[in-house]
Amino acid sequence: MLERSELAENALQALHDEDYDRPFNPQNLNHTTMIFMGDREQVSLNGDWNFCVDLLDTGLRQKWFAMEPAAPEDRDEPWDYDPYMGETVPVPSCWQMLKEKWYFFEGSAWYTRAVDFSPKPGKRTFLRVGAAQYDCKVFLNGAFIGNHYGGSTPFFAELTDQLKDGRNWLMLCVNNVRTTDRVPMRNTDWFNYGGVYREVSLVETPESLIRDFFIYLDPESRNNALRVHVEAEGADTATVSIPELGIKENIPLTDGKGESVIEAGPILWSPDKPKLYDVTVMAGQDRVNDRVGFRTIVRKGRELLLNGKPLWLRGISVHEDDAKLGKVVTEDDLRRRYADAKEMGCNFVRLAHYPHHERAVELADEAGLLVWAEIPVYWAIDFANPATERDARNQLMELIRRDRNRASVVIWSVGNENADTDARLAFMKGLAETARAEDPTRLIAAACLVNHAKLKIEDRLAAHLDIIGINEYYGWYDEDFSELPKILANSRPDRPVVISETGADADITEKGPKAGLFSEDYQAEVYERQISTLRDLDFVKGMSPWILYDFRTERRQGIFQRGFNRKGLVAADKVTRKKSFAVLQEFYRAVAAEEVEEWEKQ
Ligand code: GCB
Repeated sequence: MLERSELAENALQALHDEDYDRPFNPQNLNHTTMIFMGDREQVSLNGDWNFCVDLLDTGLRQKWFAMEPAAPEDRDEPWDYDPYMGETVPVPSCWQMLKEKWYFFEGSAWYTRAVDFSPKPGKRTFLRVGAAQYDCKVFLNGAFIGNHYGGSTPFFAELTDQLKDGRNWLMLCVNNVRTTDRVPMRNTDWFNYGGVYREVSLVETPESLIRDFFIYLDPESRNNALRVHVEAEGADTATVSIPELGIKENIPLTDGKGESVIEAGPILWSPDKPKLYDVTVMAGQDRVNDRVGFRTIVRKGRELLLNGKPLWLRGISVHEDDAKLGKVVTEDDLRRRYADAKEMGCNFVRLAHYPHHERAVELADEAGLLVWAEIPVYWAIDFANPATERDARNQLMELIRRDRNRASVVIWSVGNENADTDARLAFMKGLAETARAEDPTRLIAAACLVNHAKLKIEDRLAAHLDIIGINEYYGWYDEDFSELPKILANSRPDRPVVISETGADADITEKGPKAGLFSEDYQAEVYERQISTLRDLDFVKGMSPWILYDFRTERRQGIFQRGFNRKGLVAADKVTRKKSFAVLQEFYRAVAAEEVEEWEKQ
């Protein structure tokens, strides 16, 4: 009889092990292992990776990652998977978009590739994954490095001590199963894509390392002081420079952390003038650059003030969704998105319902669009589960750490339409507190609940927010428009309300109806009625109707939907505009013109 390896022995035992995931789920790759990116050089690991879907999690049970590369004729035992050869897929991608038979696949999938590398003395190496949906386990040369939870935020793994000189094998096991402990939970109105759908790279740094850097116009100042926070390893001073403002400031670090307030009078960033400054940070041998705008956003009673001026948010919601690429985002796609929003007259976008690609907010900074950014605490969430709360908080922290130097982002939203239970209140109030503690320069919001029987905003979370988001669908799910002003009047909100969603579906394909529900005319009529109702409500400080483009979703299978939510003002091709685009455009242009008139009067 042939000798069998330890692996083969394990494979037999593993048939009966239902706890196989536990050793691979420490969630140790999280906000604490992030590094500040700035514009660090990266070695791209995009491109073809060996790929295999794994419905039964056989790979984790049998420890596929521990199989040494060997030619088929040299193997001692039968393998159930060939990580080192076989079918490849491109990274980034969503597997649903690659083959029809993977369209509804929910489970684990393995990505493997060779990384040829020569470590340099005095350097550290990190793996960066822009996003993988949802659990991503990292293995290098047969060893488990760690895993990350959360489908839309980046994560880092330090590989310095594990990388060999020469050929290395990197494996990612990505699982997109919808489970009761994840965020979001099992039920959403967007497609559950899977895979490594944002860029993957290696980042080399010196021994000293800038972990975190946050710079902002001090809200306590009279627009004449910048506050800086730096975290760095292996250095006792950091130097922050902004040449255009004549700033070069040394900041002493104690236990790797330092703060400073620097006098400065920057030109303020605003949608009309999105001024950005080049900022450089050095600590030890490490150096990062960023482009940063400075502005203030404040809530005063029911008012929103941007740089001290009243603000009305002329917005539109967007999903990260593409008919061909799924959740993969390209630069062109983002530029078209913002060109469309600007043409519509927007000064604001809601990036629903999860953290979008970091380029989305970098480009918003450049384009002068204000951003509502959010985490997917959406509908039902297991609010009583401490592990779920940890995951949600971690996603929030990762989002904030990634984007808090982006002037465009003015709102962190902590949830969307969640039932008002005690557990939810504690969970989401905690998220609001975390966001405030991490970042004193933005407003906190959530899409809150309306009691339709009492015609009243009834949500205990509202007291802990700066902005009450309301998703209302009068003209679509709800018929009687006269209720809308009543809701707002009965609620007498003491803080600004933003209509975070409203809209109606329109199928403008040849299969779509010519009149009534799902027709283009009906959608335009809903927009007209919404606008005429909302324009007179003085505590409504903006809106982000649902949604710029039609998007894919499993739960919409009606004859006019066919797998898409068709509330877009533009069809899923992202080109064909529906009539309501012009309706909203006319309104936004009028609001913008009134605003200019007001300013001129002052
Ligand atoms: C909502 C949800 C959003 C849905 C939308 C709809 O309230 O927040 O995710 O897609 O309604 O179309 O029903």
